[in-house]
Amino acid sequence: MKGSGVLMCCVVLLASPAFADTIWDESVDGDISTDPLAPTQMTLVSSADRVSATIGGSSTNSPPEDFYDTFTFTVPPGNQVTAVVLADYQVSGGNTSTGFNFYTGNQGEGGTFVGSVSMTTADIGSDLLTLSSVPAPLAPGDYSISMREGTAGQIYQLEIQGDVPVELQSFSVE
Ligand SMILES: [Ca+2]
Repeated sequence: MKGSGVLMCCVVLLASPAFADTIWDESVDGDISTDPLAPTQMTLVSSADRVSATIGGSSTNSPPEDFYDTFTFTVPPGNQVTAVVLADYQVSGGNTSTGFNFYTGNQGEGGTFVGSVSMTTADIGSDLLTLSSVPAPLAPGDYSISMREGTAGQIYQLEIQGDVPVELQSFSVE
């Protein structure tokens, strides 16, 4: 990188078993993809990675409303994901359940549907992989999650749990 003007910096994130990392917060990072064929790419950074989002809207309007929240993530080589826990779920508008759909592979690249569950508030704290009959732990590779909801304003948090280590996070400053 000699003469490139790129300065490499490092940030050390401290690990704690009781601490969950937020890898996507829609209020900060923007709406998760509403297009199942173009899922949002997320990166696992610790043993407890949280996705915090709101969902619900028409599936047929153009542009699409918030009917889908679709994202993909990669389990790194040598690691595994053991559970996708419903950490929080707040319903509104008379709604009682939201669809959780799980795929192996990147759904935008022809991922394969594995299982689904219509989650309710009674499932808070439970593993959605188990409820969806998805075999776990998840081996290294690509996976996708597609949430589906027709009623606006449902709030949920997923926590992707496994043994992905907290590592040095490097980034460049131009
Ligand atoms: Ca959303």
